[in-house]
Amino acid sequence: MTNSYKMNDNFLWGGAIAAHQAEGAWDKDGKGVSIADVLTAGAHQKPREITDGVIEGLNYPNHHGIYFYDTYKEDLALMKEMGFNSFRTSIAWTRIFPNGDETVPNEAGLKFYDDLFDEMIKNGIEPVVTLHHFEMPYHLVSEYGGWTNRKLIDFFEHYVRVVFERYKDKVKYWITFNEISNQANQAEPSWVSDFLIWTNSGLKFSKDATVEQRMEAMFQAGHNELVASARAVIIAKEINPEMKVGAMLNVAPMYPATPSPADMLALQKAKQLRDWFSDVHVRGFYPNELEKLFQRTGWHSDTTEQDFIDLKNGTVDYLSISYYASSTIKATEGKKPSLDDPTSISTAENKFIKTSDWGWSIDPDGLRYTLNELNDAYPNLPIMIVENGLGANDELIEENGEITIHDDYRIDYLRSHIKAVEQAVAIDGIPVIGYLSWGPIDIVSAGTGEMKKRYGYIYVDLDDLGQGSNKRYKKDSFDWYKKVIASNGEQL
Ligand code: BGP
Repeated sequence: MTNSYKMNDNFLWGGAIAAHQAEGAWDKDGKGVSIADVLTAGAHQKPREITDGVIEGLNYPNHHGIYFYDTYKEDLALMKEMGFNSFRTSIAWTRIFPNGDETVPNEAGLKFYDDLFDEMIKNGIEPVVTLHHFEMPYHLVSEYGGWTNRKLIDFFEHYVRVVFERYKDKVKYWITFNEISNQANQAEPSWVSDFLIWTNSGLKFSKDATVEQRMEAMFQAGHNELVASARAVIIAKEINPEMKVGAMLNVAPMYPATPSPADMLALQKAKQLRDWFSDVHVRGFYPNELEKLFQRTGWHSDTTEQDFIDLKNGTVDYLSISYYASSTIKATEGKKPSLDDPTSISTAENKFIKTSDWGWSIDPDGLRYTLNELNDAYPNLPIMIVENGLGANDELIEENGEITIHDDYRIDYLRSHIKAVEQAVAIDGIPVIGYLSWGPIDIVSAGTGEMKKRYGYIYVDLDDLGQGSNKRYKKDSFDWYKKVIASNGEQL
């Protein structure tokens, strides 16, 4: 039995980045401060700090990224050399509306993305564009309190209308909110849950905020974002019905720690707590268990009749997903698993799965499993994988006068995950329309702000302080992926 399959002719192969992790030029040509611009550098076990504004003298890695704002032509030429027919990036909202609440857009920002998309199209590369990828205007936090404020729905709608009008003939695939469900579990206040709800919604809690307060804020912000996403779908159809607008979720499969009924119930609650986002995006209404939860708790109360009409009319055209890892769920000792008390759900180790140097599980079978689960939940909805990859500390070496990087561990990781995708397509019949790996060129890590957590087929000579030649070097995986694409997935 073969273990690789040819994908269909219009399958999208490529890679993905985000503006705030690559562009740099954080304050150039009228760009405003984003919530990513106030994240200091961290490390594997050292949280990034969210500062009040930009503080002189601190290290903000997103300020320089990999200078993509200036090097994009050179970088896209390398993507073309690998045979990419698609490339995902985000529009930095603050290049278009520096503060987010203006009415007149910043022409220099619009022009940059015109040039960027033109360069992609010139290279035969289909743009896949994220509207909100952890980089909302900082002013919408400091002035309006972030996404719990309904005003942000209107600001987002205005931003979306402007960019859809501007790029309606250049961009077909759009994505609204990157990994919108990251923020779902606010049970365990920690730097992780703080980071996730900051990057999703621009929310920052005081140290004495209760779990109930955090959960109420999360549900309110999530509702406003889902309404904003639905309005974007509706607007897209008005402007150019050919445009496809997708949701974007980080879909780690969840396994029970044991087959005990308590752990199975905890698993079900954990999935319900996360998957209500995709349910609303795809079906256009809230699942029953959440309606009941809101009746009991009064959480997420600031809604209008029109919201639910918009949600119904603004369901997404496809699902885009990131896939990095899986998680294992158990019932918290002495607690009955319940959505009302998310501390009743805990995570556990999984001795069957290896992890990366940054502690992320390596589970290719979980990707095939997840694709089947998504198709069961949302039958025949097209799925685009827009993030998958291995963060590793690659070593630059000189061999026979050549600079090279031997990243066979990355080739192994990607080969096993692409195989899982191909089996899901060829054997399970899942409608996967594309595979775009994360960070095809090394960029700044979101979680740690490091450069040394590298994902790319292309090495960028910058260190965690942003020092280095900024030169690009091909890793061994560059030619490997080029062959994968040239064979449309057959040659792994
Ligand atoms: C996802 C984000 C990406 C990217 C990726 C890798 O959560 O959508 O922006 O950063 O994770 O994570 P990291 O960069 O922390 O290794």
